[in-house]
Amino acid sequence: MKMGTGSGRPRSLPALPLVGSLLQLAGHPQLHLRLWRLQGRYGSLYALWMGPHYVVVVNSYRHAREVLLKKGKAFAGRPRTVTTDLLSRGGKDIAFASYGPLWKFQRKLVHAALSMFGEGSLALERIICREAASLCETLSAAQDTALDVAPELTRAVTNVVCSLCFNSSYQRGDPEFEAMLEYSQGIVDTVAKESLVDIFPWLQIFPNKDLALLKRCLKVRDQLLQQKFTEHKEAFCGDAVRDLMDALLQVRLSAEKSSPPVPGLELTDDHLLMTVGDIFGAGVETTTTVLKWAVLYLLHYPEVQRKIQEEMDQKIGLARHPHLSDRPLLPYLEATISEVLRIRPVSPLLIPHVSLADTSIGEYSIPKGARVVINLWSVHHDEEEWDKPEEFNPGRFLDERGQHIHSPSPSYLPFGAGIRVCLGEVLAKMELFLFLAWVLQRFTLECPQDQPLPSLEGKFGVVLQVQKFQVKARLRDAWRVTS
Ligand code: HEM
Ligand code: PLO
Repeated sequence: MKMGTGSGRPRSLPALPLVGSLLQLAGHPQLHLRLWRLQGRYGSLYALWMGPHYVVVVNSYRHAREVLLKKGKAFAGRPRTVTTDLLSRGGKDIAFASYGPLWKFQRKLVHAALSMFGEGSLALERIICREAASLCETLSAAQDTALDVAPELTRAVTNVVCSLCFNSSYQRGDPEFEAMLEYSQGIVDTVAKESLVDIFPWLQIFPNKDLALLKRCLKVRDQLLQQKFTEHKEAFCGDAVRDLMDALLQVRLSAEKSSPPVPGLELTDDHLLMTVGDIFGAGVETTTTVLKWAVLYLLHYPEVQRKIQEEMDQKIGLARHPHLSDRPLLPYLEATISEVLRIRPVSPLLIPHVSLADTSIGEYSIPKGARVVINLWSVHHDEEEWDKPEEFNPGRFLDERGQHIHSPSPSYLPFGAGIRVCLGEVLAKMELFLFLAWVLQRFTLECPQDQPLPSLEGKFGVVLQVQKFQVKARLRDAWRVTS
């Protein structure tokens, strides 16, 4: 591939030999915001060079749709990088694996297993409600004191995916859970954030603090995954499939029985482990992040919180807990969740895509092997599509009568779209709805009196992280009387 824009290519940021356009990106840790602002000078579709890699940045819905939906297959590749290769043992998972028959098979298996155990099953609703009840108990115990809710939200969400993946869960203070919290934070802090070592792999030969942290954290994660895997292999009898791990073992067993393995298409232990690792990791970090953003926005917008509670009081009351079947009854809560996912997209640049053949976006030609970054932040903050995009306004997702939720603009893709679309959308939405409904039915969340309102600025990474903050959960008056 030649440097420079070439005829028909998107306009490119200036690029120097070796470093490419990195000088324009250096000193801007919030990459999604930098790429959003560069539209002012280069237009909504432009290119840049991350060292030797040609990267096309898509900032509009029209082009995102073309990449993800219309030409989904042509753009279904993933780049290989040092950190994601470490995380996924060379792309043996789903999220960081490039397009191919094995990736397709793994996606299909997980999709089937998630449908079987989760989505649409009462069992999953029961598990989420069990965790919601436990979360409410913790909030009750800490009532009126300033509490860091992050670990509590994480434990609730972790126990749901843990039940789904391994048929197990954690109690408060469980050392294995504490270890998981620590390693997962270390991974989120170091993986897939366009760090220099991902751009110039030869930098690995030098001491690198982030890479050392990532390796240390992966060691702990691998031990945990391996232990669950061994336990499942030993207990597996083929008849009772208790969870995702069993489901994967069963599929492998029946594939082995029915025909000799096709070279290149075998699901090795590494493939099974990395697949479960993805679902576990994605299941925990994404949903927890959204819950934290939701709580943070409720602290900033008490009137939104009050409206959700009024809706709940009218439609559900206090005599029973919220159920999933209440979703159509609570459009304002649903709209609030949609607005949180818009204003602070969990995955602000999705996971980079790679073109698998020479192709095009709009009138521009895109060569095979280009990395394509969809800037979801730009798509969700496009002033042509959204009225005052920086304003938190759940009402924008409601129809005129406030009865039904709908998106006022198609420029909204919190879970991506097309063949690489998120695998956990249904599960995540179930959890977000139930956890928030349970908590807000009982508590009003407030900023502790002596503290300033926490910052709404995210921290760019593989997920858009929320800065640490504290909350005071006050039992609502009605509950003080009835309980
Ligand atoms: C991929 C968003 C929850 C599993 C993705 C992508 C996004 C996304 C934007 C990238 C799509 C692309 O690269 O084009 C979210 C959001 C969530 C969430 C906003 C929570 C609100 C979950 C959960 C799971 C999950 C709970 C697991 C059960 C995955 C997997 C992929 C993925 C496996 C990779 C798909 C592939 O590359 O083929 N998600 N996700 N996600 N998500 Fe989610
Ligand atoms: C989160 C930290 C875990 O320890 C490992 C892990 C696995 C899968 C990743 C996830 C992390 C971050 C969010 C990702 C997910 C796969 C799909 C999801 C990237 C790194 C999104 C939002 O795209």
